Amino acid sequence: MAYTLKSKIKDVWKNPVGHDVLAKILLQLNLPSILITNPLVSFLSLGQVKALSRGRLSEGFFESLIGLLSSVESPSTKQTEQKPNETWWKEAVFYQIYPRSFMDANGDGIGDLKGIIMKLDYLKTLGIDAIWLSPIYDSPNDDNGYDIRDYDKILEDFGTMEDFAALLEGVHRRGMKLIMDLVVNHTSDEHAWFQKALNDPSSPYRDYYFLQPAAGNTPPNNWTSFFSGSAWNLYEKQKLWGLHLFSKKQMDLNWENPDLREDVYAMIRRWLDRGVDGFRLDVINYISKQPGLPPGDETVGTMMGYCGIEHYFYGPKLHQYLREIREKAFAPYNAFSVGETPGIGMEMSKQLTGANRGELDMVFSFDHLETPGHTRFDDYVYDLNYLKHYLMNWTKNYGNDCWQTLFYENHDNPRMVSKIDPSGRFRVQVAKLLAMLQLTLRGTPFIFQGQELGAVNKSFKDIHQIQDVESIGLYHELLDGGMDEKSAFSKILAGTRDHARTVMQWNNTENSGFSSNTPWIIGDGDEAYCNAAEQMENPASVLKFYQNLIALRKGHKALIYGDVCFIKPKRKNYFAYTRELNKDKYAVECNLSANPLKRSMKWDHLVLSNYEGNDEILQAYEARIYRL
Ligand code: TEU
Ligand code: CA
Repeated sequence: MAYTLKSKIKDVWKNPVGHDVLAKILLQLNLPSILITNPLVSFLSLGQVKALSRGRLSEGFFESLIGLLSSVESPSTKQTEQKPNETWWKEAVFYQIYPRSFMDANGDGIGDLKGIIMKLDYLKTLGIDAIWLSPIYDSPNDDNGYDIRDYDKILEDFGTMEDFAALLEGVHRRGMKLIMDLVVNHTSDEHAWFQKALNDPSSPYRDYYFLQPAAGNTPPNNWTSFFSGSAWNLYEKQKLWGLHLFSKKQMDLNWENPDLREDVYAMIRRWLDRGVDGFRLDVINYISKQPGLPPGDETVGTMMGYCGIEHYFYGPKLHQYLREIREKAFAPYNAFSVGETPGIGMEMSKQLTGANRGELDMVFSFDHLETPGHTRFDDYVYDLNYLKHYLMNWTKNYGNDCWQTLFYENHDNPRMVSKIDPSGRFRVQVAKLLAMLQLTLRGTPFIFQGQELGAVNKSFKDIHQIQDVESIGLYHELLDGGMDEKSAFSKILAGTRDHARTVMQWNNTENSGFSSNTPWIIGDGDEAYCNAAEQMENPASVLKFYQNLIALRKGHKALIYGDVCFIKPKRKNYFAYTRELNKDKYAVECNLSANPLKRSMKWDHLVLSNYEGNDEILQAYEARIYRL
């Protein structure tokens, strides 16, 4: 179907990209989908919407929307599988390690590979099947390793390639798998490729990046960086502009260049030759940019917070490149792949992961991490009813050809418990409720280090305690925008990624048992209330609750592949569902609020709960699982 300004909103809504783009706009503006699906609006043409917007939505906006709509290869990935086909990564429980903050073995205050080896038995005891390691490659650490200088060298702070081999051997000997972080949307500006590109006009590497001749002081376009400011660096000496969607030291790679792609595939194959089991692919949906790098639409830029995003969040060659990566690197090794795809909704996720698409195995979609109308730096209380409806929508509509990732936390987001219960009054109950949903719904759980202890946000006192390049960039952007220091810091405190990056609380001794030396990032004494050593000994701890749920899930495929049936889905603050497979049936019943709630169901064979007792009232954030 050709899309033009004559195309109706209803046709756009039916298109996978159109659906997700409109859904994203509704989410940002906290508006209901009926606003789009009602007959009045759904029969409007894009041309009429353009006229009604009185120029607020530019020509460029409709051009790129029509371009995106037309880029869809097959309208909707018709579901083929009656049942999801079984495979290890659908049954596994993944655990994400942020190496800098996990365990320090040599007492320099920085986590390292030997430290991770020391804790492999802890992970095995918890029931973990696969570990995702955030980047451990050589890096100047402008963005804590997501700025890679040498893909084939371990960061000195973390250890050596021998340490890595020992870690991998230890993981495999315990029957676990290891996936690496693949950061190939950009490299560090200190990477040899970029240094040659910058300093040698005839270098073939110049076309490995987006380097453009600089005539004056005006950047090639109005694209902005995720870490504040323009997305372009000016290299005065070389009279060049260089594109960087993230920090000034993270230079975007030009995937249009076939030699670059071959070099990347060869690098991936070298890691697979070393025995790794797969990859998490960093901002992988950004690797295909609109040719010519057209200017971003200001209205879209303001709405999404990043100018130009419509020209690279779902680029024209994305599917081609993902199929190539799989064909030339992953498939020969049967390697696993999960893509980090910010801004991608359900319909586009199907296009990227459908079983017969030959692209990624799974993706991380992030639309459940903030409730409608909110961004990460807004100070608000997260309503679990939104999470309920989000999970129900994906579970019902994602199809058997695709498989969800179930996660609340990673190294880029504050702690989920703190979003829901900022006071910490129900810290343990909320942490256990989140575990119940993550380990009994359909999808692959990804637990972020510390989440299994019920970790909460940190009480950073001032901006000098903040390490994260994104937060520091935003803080100065807010001050430049006229905000006072106190208000600017409270914005940062609401959403800084550093909440997730403080050191692991192994015990209640100095430096939380993480290191014999002062850690690279400050803590706030929370280890006195929350640490692994004490929780391992306490049957009522969050850690033991995770351990018991993971064991239950492992022992009963009904909690993995079983059909899901939602009970009383419209009842506010009440979340209940059953899982069933070959007569093996379970039921989960939860109270999503801080106030007692009368039960709706009479299930009685209680298996596990985050409270004692099995009566008619569900206490604050109570979560129970029954055997039927
Ligand atoms: O993050 C990509 C991403 O879009 C965000 O979640 C990001 O953290 C930021 O918050 C933008 O708003 C990935 C990595 O997970 C992140 O740690 C890196 O900083 C980023 O890519 C660049 O490599
Ligand atoms: Ca160390």
